[in-house]
Amino acid sequence: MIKLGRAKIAIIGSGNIGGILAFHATSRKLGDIVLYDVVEGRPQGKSLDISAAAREDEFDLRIVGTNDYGDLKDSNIVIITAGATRRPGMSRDDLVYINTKIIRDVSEGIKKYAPNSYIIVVSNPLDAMVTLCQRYTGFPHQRVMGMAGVLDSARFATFIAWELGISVRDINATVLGGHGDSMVPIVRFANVNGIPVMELLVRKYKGDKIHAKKVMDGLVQRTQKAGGEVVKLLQDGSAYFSPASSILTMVEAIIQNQKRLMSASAYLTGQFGVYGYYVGVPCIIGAEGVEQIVEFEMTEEEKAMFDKSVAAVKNLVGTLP
Ligand code: A3D
Repeated sequence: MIKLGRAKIAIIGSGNIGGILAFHATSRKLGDIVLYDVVEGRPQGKSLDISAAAREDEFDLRIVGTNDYGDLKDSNIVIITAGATRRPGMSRDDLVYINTKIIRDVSEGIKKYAPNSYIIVVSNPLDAMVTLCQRYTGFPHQRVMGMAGVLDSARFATFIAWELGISVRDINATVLGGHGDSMVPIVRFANVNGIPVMELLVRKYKGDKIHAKKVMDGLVQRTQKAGGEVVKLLQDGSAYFSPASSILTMVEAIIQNQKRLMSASAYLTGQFGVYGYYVGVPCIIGAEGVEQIVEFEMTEEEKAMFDKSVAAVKNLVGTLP
């Protein structure tokens, strides 16, 4: 349990996600920030730049850029955004070899200098990298989790909002499973302040259920491939604004003990019929990390999709050192 007082948030990897995350974390006054990277000058430069935003954005926080893991000392939360990103045509799984080594180095640093911290892993392939981070640190499973489901759910909600012409703030959407192309948007749970999205789609298309289903299938597929869509457009990196916002949702839930229900990569010990793997599931996130995994009964179709997604995670985890 995190004690009251100013939180210390360490961000490992000061690239696109790390930098924007540090900036928003300070703007939201979440705590002191340590920005780490192996590249000399990058975390220091970004820290100096963000520090100069303090007066206009009205925050009195310390932000330190460093290449020394010693500066992580006493961090409450560590977010791992270190690692290579996809290029057009690559899958997240193609990053496993290079990012495995990075996660090993990073985990050793965290274990040594921030042994009581809560870790949110963001590096891809997500579920495999969370698995490795927990193994290398040896931290309790509830203190090591992965961010993917919040982002995938936000993407699903965004596409639904565009289709319906309704504010995204009123859309509830849930995406579960592994963070890959076989992730599982749960159509049955998608609603606009309680009103099922499917019902609204059928109304929009004047009772044509077949067309409404086709439209929803399109939204599901776009969600599953949304990361790749950004990679293809950017050409030289992957999404970073929306991942940073999604990470902050998790960081706030821990720091402020919000006990929010969100999709996160958590270690399963029999829930949904899965033993010993990190997969995206509904979790209660609070001051003790993943405080609870919330189970529900899946339909046959949902379970088949979920099992397929879990099988993909298992395959990849089977190749890890
Ligand atoms: P990028 O802008 O390239 O930044 C990565 C940073 O990691 C760079 O500054 C590197 O110098 C640094 N780095 C490399 N090796 C190490 C090391 N050993 N120790 C510390 N720092 C190191 O990438 P990004 O910020 O856009 O993305 C970071 C990671 O997040 C990638 O693996 C992405 O695939 C992943 N990502 C995940 C999601 C999810 O939803 C899970 C979304 C978007 C990106």
